[in-house]
Amino acid sequence: MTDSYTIDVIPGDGIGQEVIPAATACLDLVAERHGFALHWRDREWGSDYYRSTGRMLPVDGLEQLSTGDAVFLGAVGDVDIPDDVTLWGLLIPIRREFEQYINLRPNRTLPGVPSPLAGDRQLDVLVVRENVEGEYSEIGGRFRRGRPDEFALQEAVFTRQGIARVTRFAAELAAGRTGRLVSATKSNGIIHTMPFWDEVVRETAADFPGVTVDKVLIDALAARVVSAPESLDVIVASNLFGDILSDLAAAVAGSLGVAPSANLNPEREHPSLFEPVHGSAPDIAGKGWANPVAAIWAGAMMLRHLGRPEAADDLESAFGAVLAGGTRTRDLGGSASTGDFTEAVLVALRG
Ligand code: GGG
Repeated sequence: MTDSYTIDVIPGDGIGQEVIPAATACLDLVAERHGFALHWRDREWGSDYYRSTGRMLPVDGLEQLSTGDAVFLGAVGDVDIPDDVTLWGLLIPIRREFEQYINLRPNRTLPGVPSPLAGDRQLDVLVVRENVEGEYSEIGGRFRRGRPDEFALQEAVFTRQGIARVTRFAAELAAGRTGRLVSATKSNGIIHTMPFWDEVVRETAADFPGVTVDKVLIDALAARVVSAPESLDVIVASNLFGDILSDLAAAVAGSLGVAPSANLNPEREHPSLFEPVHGSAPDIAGKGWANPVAAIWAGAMMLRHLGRPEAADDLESAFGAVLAGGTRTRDLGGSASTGDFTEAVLVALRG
């Protein structure tokens, strides 16, 4: 087993600049305690880079990332730059170039994290989001600009291969958990792509006899995440539906500040990317208020992916213990700063 991993770290914008150093400090310590090292390659890419170069990442940025073991990202998004420029200039090219077609987003209620769910109700939902096609498409345009009949057209692209591979990944996960897989659809209203989605999901999941698949309309499913989250386990969803559902599940679990995400190339032919689900949060950037849990947890997912499950377990136990002990950032109703919380995790890791 290797004793050193090369990780490209892109703190990016806003609170990404705060939560990523917090997470890398915890990752360095847990790595040291488990006898391996993380060699960070700092990439100061993102909106500031865009302001000085007109690009979110260098021309050869993807080539540079291709030689690393993984990418660790903070956030993209800036008040002065259109959101489509920041997202399509940095995160989406990485997901597509490295065929990170799975976006795995675990959401669960954690001890010490207040959730809007009443009493001791729990949520433990794994959203498996298709990550490189679907509604996130560059095909379309704006037409008849400036005329009263102006319109915009946006195509969604669903391929048999794309739907089948995300379904297989989700079904394998479901088989290892409760055997229950829910597929998010809208085939009553979206009459070309969604019936195709339903058909390929059904055919693919048939290869997993221990897994039952329920197709649920996205609107009803959103309500169910809030009203009956215990009935849900693994959800497979398109790019847009998965993005929305996972933010909703994070809010039901307590906060977007505790939601991690792995953008996986399951074949491991290319680096995978790990990031908190939250964005750059310009409203709180620079105040030291950001919750570093999502980034630390994303780091733990990265360690697991790199083949270091014991280190990942230790890291998850450490931030879990800190939360359970009552140290909380403002999004969770506490008063701990990003630095306070991180220090508490470092103390917990030192044992
Ligand atoms: N932590 C990554 C980040 O900044 N995400 C913001 C965002 O808008 N992401 C959209 C997406 O995941 O598709």
